[in-house]
Amino acid sequence: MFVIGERINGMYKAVREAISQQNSDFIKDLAKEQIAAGADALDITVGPVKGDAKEYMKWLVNTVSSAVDAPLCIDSPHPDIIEVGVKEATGRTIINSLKKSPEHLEKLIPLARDNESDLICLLMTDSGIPHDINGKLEVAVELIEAVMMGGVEPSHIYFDPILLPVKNAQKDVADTFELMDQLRILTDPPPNMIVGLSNLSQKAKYRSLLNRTYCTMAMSHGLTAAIVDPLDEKLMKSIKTADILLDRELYAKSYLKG
Ligand code: THG
Repeated sequence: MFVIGERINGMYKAVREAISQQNSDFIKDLAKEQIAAGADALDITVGPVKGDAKEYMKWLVNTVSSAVDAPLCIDSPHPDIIEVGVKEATGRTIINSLKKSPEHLEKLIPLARDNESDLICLLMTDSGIPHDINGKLEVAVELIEAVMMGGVEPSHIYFDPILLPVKNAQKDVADTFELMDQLRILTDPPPNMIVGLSNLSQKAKYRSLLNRTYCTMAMSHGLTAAIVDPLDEKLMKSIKTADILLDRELYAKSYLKG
């Protein structure tokens, strides 16, 4: 499983403050901690910070790159902010994210192609999230066509079914498993799939339990990546265990030793 650390996100109050005060030590520590905990890449998003979001994104990319050597997942709803982040980065990048809208397709597909970035494709359009599984599958087919026509390899594409808080959308959460089963047969080999795991447990009591239970279930439906809190030790152990049970982890001898 490809684990992307979620913590460098202006949604967190302490991160928001660190960004507006340009506190680079705070951000560097957060980057190092997540990598030490087992993250393979780091999500980076300015979030709702007052000021010039493009400048903040540049600063975040440079600050994180000076602390760790890991792929950066450049996260923004605005293609021009993503562009700034991807161009500033020196290593591998993941574009987070694209939806089916002309503005997104025009800007982000060439950006992904020219920088050999991975590309997270949200299963939604300008007019929002389709209500049912079939609507989302239609968007997936249209997106994969547009992205491949634009010269991006299918292996660089990650579908994101958009995980909602289970508190408000219990049925939608359960539907993601069936959706993943259907997405898996769209391409051969099956496409990469990703979720923002902590969305699931927002405003809920047993956050860690909800997150790790969903994650291992989704892995058995083909989830290949997730944006998670890597500092959640129980979650990271569950992911490692599921990788072994699904025979995705080769060197399991020391784990399985009696
Ligand atoms: N898909 C993709 N990218 C994404 C998401 C997704 N990026 C952002 C998000 N969703 C994933 N990252 C987070 C990060 C934090 C939280 C949820 C998702 C979170 N934060 C605490 C909360 O809201 O309760 C903040 C608490 C605090 O302020 O301290 O839950 O789905 N492609």
